[in-house]
Amino acid sequence: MVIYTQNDTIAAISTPVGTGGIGVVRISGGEALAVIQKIFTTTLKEKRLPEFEANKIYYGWIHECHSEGSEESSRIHSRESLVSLRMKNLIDEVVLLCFNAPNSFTGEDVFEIQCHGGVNVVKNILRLCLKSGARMAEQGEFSKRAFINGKLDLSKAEAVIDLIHSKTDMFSKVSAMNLSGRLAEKISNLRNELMTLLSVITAAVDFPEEVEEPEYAFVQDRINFLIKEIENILTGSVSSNLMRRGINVAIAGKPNVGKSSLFNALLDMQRAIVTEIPGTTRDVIKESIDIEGIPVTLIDTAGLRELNDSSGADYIESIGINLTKEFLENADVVLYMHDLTRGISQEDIETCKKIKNKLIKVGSKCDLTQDSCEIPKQKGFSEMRSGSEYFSLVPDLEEPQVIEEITISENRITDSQPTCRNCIKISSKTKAGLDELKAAIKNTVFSGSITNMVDIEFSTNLRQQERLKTCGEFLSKSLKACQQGIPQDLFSIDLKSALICLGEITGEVASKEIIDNIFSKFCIGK
Ligand SMILES: Nc1nc2c(ncn2[C@@H]2O[C@H](COP(=O)(O)OP(=O)(O)O)[C@@H](O)[C@H]2O)c(=O)[nH]1
Ligand SMILES: [Mg+2]
Repeated sequence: MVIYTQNDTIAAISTPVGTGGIGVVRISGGEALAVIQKIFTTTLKEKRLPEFEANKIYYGWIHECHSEGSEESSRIHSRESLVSLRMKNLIDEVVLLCFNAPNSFTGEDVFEIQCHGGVNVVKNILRLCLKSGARMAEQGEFSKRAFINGKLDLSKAEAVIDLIHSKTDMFSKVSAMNLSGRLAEKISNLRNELMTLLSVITAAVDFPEEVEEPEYAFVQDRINFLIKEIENILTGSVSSNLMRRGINVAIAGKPNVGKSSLFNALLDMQRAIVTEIPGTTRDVIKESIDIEGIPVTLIDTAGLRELNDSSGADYIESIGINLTKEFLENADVVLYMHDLTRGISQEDIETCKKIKNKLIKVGSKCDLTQDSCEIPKQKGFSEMRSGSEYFSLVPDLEEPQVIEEITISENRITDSQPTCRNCIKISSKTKAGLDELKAAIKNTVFSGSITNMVDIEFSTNLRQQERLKTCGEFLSKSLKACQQGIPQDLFSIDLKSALICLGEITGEVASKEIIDNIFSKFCIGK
């Protein structure tokens, strides 16, 4: 088993491995300078070991290292031959950033080699670092060292993870706020408040002759204040969790109601195939989008219908339909569509009943109905004519031109069509109703409890929420005891436990397990 120590010098590729503008290899630790001196030269004709000033950027070359005692070095008789050996073994032209302990990200000596962003180049430079005395960094080890050396508290480290994984602008902004220390500062203020209260209580317990016990009303007031503050931080937890996790929104309905068209319209691209042939979509198609700040995985599904023969030509479609049913069960929100020109059927109603509380009913193709939805005035399209066997969308151009013909069966658009009163009427063609639909998705997710996600003051993750809730429980317990007039030294034990919970959020008090768990979520090189 390899046992790593905190004092090792570590190295890793810090940029994604692929072809790109630049690649970065980072080295941190007491031997970082020695590693760099073996593999970097500021000019190709350099004869002595380079020295580096902190906070400076150096231009130079990375070359194969020739460590003492190696085969190459024994062959080197003069400085001139070292120069020629370097020339033969050049790896890349680079820029080197130097930071001296403790003024670096990790708090140790750090060098960042910015090289050309080629897979082989970065891998070669890392190989040289490892050959020259560094060891491969573990996941998140740079950040973990920053935490251990007091450069980063746990809430900021977790904000970095959130920022890296953020799928929406809104969540990036909230995570950046935490990275700037917003949550850490709040927690630190609450800790100070609680510590002051505890010290007043403890002083009176330890020195009853000299220090007077604080009044119960005062203690109650302070505990109440802390409980309210914690509740306030937790108000944003539903939003935080959703912004972090995202939601699955599935579009379902009978064949040809316009599911794939809505999928494309929401994505603003032609991702799914749309045809007038029922059963076109057979597989489940997924794409990620940002709907009102919520990261959404939008899912287009195969149309739901009973197939006469699921072994023959319909076999593939039947697999698609079964898959759809599975996706509907697991989705957070289901947009169940029916074609407004056909009306809603008993079958649709039955399916909607099964979906229940995560259901949004959507009426499609409202551009083809006369009275259903407010169609924004679209330049180029004339009013619809109904009642004829053929329906034409005729643009208001000088020369009338048929864009599309849709066959309509007898009595297809009549007043007697069973309609769904509380559905959102949309048209993927004109984009009418799409904003309303997005707002409905957001409202369904938040059950109307939060109207504006931007308002959340603090973003917290599950770990922080769990600690805050436990802290709140200890505070409530001590408040109750205080109200009952129980001796203060007895309920001060609960206040101490509440203090530990707060310390675990920022990392003042945190077990090795918690710390390892947090930093294992980082990638290597971070
Ligand atoms: N006029 C009009 N036609 C639509 C609209 N949405 C879909 N369609 C048409 O309805 C047919 C079926 O659409 P599609 O999206 O493939 O339906 P799906 O089977 O439910 O995925 C296609 O011919 C589309 O052009 C709409 O909003 N307005
Ligand atoms: Mg489809």
